[in-house]
Parts: sequence; structure tokens; C-alpha cells
Amino acid sequence: MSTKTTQLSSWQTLVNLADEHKTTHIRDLFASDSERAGRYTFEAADLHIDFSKHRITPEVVAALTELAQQAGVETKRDQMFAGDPINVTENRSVLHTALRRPATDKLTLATESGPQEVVDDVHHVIDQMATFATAVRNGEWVGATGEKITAIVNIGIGGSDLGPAMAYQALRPHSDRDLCVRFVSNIDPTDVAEAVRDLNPATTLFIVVSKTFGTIETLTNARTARTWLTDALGADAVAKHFVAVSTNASRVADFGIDTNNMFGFWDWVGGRYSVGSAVGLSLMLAIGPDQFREFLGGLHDIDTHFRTAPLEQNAPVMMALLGVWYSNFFDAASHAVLPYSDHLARFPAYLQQLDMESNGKSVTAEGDVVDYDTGPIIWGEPGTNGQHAFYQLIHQGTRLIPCDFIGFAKPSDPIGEHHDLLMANFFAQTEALAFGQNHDDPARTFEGNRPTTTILSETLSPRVLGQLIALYEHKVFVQGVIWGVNSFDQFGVELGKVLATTIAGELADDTTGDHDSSTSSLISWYKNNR
Ligand code: G6Q
Repeated sequence: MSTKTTQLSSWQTLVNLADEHKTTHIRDLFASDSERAGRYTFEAADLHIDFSKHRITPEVVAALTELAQQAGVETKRDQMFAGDPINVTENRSVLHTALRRPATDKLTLATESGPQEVVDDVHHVIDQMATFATAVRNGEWVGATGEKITAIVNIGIGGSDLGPAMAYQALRPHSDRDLCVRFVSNIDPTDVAEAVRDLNPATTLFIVVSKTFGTIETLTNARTARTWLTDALGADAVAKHFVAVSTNASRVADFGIDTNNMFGFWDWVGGRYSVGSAVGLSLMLAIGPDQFREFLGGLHDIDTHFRTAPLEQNAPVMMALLGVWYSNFFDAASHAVLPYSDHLARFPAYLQQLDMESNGKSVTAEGDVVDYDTGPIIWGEPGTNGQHAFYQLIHQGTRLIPCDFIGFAKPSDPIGEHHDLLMANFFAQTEALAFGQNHDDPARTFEGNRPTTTILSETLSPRVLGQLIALYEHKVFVQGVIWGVNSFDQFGVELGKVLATTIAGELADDTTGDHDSSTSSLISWYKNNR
């Protein structure tokens, strides 16, 4: 049994410190400490992270670090890396970190079917993916009519979509621009219809990505895509135009995809943590195996940092603790992630799933209902667009919204003065948010004291993208440990899947189910108007 988080002595210390610092201004913290920026700036692999524009003092950091210690972050972290079944509600290991371990590492996991050599299995699949990706990219793997593949369509949803879709967009400058890569996720027929509208079946390859191979959206979209293909090229074409990524070989075979063209992964890889597994096949096709390995290397860089850096110098731990500080002691309900790179346009959406599906829980891993806030609402848009939209509320609204600003020294498109202007805005925003502006007119007064983390790197390379992802993965992990929740289940998602299946049956056979009066009346309105 873990000690209840709010009963830890460090929690009580933080309650007192929060009270003491209720009115402390970031402006004053800088004025009284000329070393402040250096004191709170960390280097983690290729990331340069500045935490100095936060409402923290050495005392606050010490108490937060003690909270991490008392909550057992280091022990849990080591259990995760070792493959202990820390996903207790599903009795599973949590080993996405094994997906990026070097081939020379060893990790043996006891499974129901005997011991598994995890790192060997991981590298076997990476090699299989690399052989396939190389064959497609150089034209050895051709479609049913003998033509080279020029379009890849990834069909998957949630964890089987957001990671590769985000990463592909992030790394487009590193991709083969002759290859068109698209992502279909929504069951809305528009998604698949728009994705294939201008494609040629003879040169299109579909990757059906589903851990379970039982997800209604993915299977429905995959069937529609299969019909689109076979209407043009006949049933035999499926073998050359469909591959699968899954843990469920028999369902892949039932769908009609040859299991020789299936890339596996394991139940110890959660969907939202799976971009480094075969789920990243579309990304590997786009950027090539060598750069995909660099991406894995970046994930591993931060795994190593997370594992070895002392808590008070550990970047994901510090990000997590600051989140706890504002959520639990200053009532901040949300957290904005603001990338100053259009390539990271989908990064906030990716993090929404990573964070909100992991820590959007209100019972602890032991089953007790929590009496404190857990996971924040994550949101964001790339700068500078957000500045002309919602930043007003961050600057002058009544709510406290801690923000992460992510920027790069070098643009992928060096055109004129664009990038310096982008970054001028980047620096100006964090300065204004922290320091504010006095004015005689209350409407023009900026109180400041809005906390931000600044994350800089030289360029958005595959390696740096891997580092950014792992940074947030481990931030989420640490917060989950402190809040005592199981970050690795998602029963909230599963309820929706069950309810939709019931109603889909009623819509198909025009029967009436047992619902509340509102739901019944809405379903009946739909039936009368469809
Ligand atoms: C992720 C979730 C969820 C999942 C999708 C798709 O952590 O479990 O988003 O990835 O529901 O599931 P399948 O990959 O099984 O189709």
C-alpha cells in the first residue's frame, strides 16, 4: 500500500510554501537572484530547457523533489524499465522504453508462453520493417500491376494514428518527397474518401495499424479501402497493397492480409506509447530506416537521462513536478503546449492523448477515489497563430495557464527573415508572460507572473523529435506516480467502444434499444432524418 499522496510530509510542506508564495512574483525572483537563469536551465541530450520563468525558489524545488522521492518515483521508474507489471489493472509490463534500446542490450521477460528476449524481438521487427521499407522506397516491392508504390495510407486510430501522423508531419523535411503519406483515422466516411480521392490504386499501399485488430473505425476504414482497391485491381491485389501492424495475427489473417506482411508488437506497448514500435512503419517508409533509427536513438537518449540524472536535474521529473505544483497548489486546470514550428502542429494533439488518456483518472492504482486533482487539460497550437487568437486569455485572463514554449535555432525552410521574426515573437511572449507590464490604464496592464518552460534545440531532426516525445512520456509517468494513478490503462475509451457497438446494431436493424429519453429521442430524430 502506498502512503496517500496528500499525507506525505513533503505535500504538507508544499501546502505551506504555496501559501507563502501566493503573491510572489517571478519579476522579484529574478531581481533577487542574478544567477537565476543559469540555476534553472538544464541540458538534456540535445534539448536546452529553461525552467527559470516559474514560480519556484530553491526551497520549493527541494520540497517538490522530496515529493518525487517520497512518492517512489525512482523505484517505479526502475520497475518500469525492468519490465515489472506496473500496469496493475491489466497485469501488464510497460516497456515502450525497450523499443528503443540498443541491440546489444538484454532484457528477459517472463511471459505466459515462456521467457521472452525483449530486445532481440524488438530488433527483429525493426529489421523486418527496414527490409520492407527499403524495398518499397527503392521500387523492389511493386504493386499488383508492377508499378512502384508512390502513396502510403496509414489506417489506424488513437495510438495507432496520432504518433505516426504527428511524427510524419514533424519530419517532412527529412522524408522522401516523392512519396505521398496520408493518415485515415476517423470513421466519418469523409476521412477515407478524401484520403484516396486523387490516388491511383495501382501505386497505393495501405498499412492497417491496430494493436487489437478489433477497432471498429479501423476495420471499417480498412474494408472501404480494400473495396476501393479490389474494384480497380481485383481481389488478388490485396497481397501487394495491404500490410498490417498488429499484435493479433489471427485477426489479421481473417481480414485477408498475409501474416508474412504483418509487423508485430506486444501487449507491453500501450497504444499511445507505440510510435517507436512497428506502429511507426509509415514514418519509417517516409524518412527511411536510418533516420527512423536516429528517431529511436533520440527516444533512448531521454530514457537514459530520465534513468540516470538526479531528480533535481532531471528534465522530465522537473516538468512533472512543476505541473503538480500548479495543478494541486495553484488550481491550474490546464496546460498549454506552444510549438514555434509548423512541423509540430500535431504535437499538442499527440500530447493530449499521451497525457489525458494516461492521467485522466480519479481512482488510484489501489482503487481509492482521489481527493486531489490529477491530469491537466492539455491544449495548444503553433505560434505565432495562437498569439493572434487565444494568448489574450493567457496574458490577461483570470486563469493560471502554465505553458511550454518549444522552438528551434535553425528553420527547416530558411527564407529571408521569417525565422528570426518567429523566434523574436517566441522570446517576447515568455518575457511578457513572466514580467508583465505596468500601465495607468487597467485594461492595458499586464500582471505577468504567468509561468512558462522554454525548450530549445538546434533543429527539429528525427533524433530531437524522439527526445521531445520521451521527455513528455516520462513527465506523464512521473505525474502518474505522484498522483498514484495507473497511467497505462484507459477504461474510459473502452466504455465508448462498447456503447457505440450497441447503438450501431440498433441503427442497422432499425430496432429500438433501452436508453434514457434524451438518447432515445435523438436516435429517433436521426433515423427519421437520415
Ligand atoms: C491508446 C489507446 C487507444 C488505442 C486505439 C486504437 O493508448 O489504447 O487510443 O490506441 O483505441 O486501438 P487499436 O490499435 O487496438 O486499434
